[in-house]
Amino acid sequence: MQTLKAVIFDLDGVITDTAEYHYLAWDSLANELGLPFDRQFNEKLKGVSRMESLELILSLRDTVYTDEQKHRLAVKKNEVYKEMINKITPADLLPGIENLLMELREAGIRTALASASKNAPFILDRLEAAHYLDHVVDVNMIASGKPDPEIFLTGAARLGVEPTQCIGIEDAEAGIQAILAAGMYAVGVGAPAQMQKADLIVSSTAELSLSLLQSNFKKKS
Ligand code: B16
Ligand code: MG
Repeated sequence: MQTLKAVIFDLDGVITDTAEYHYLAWDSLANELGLPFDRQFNEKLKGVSRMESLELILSLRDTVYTDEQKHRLAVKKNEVYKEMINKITPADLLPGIENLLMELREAGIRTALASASKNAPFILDRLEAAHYLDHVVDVNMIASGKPDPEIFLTGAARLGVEPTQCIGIEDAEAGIQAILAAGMYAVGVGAPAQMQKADLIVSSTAELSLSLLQSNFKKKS
């Protein structure tokens, strides 16, 4: 039987809800380009890197963009996004998350962040939550984004624990795939349709607690 040694968190949609800001920033860019972008399409972008998200949005039309144009568009989106996340405060931590992070710390269970966002360190600072995490994976050093397991495997390696001793928590389908491919126990937050393969699904972060995680983790191992 495995002992739970670490919990590896996604950021957007698990620790705080920056998804709305990503949506608004992409929507403003898509409007400028006259692209038919909407909330349904935005779902495909959750957990996906900035450049891959841009490629998906640009694929809504046949127009060909040079790498330099794409780079400028990604910078533009990020400038709009950064203005929004500047206003984040600790009150923007999702329900139950601070309590869970404190419970994990008290129990000696290690924690890491595995976010696809290059803005993650800034957001953690705004949330005043960086001190709760033992390690924040530097996404700039990750070659393959979610659903590839690399970011979760890197988190486990940095914490010095085996993937099978870890729980990963995600709100996006690509993220759940990444956790499972890493050989970890996958907890999905949100819409069950996207989460089908997760080991445990909660509808809100408010349901998360150390006892819930530990009892379900034990049942599987
Ligand atoms: P940035 P996560 C992801 O965060 C978001 O879900 C995704 O929508 C975004 O495109 C990606 O980060 C990159 O973010 O533009 O700030 O580098 O869910 O992996 O925490
Ligand atoms: Mg997410």
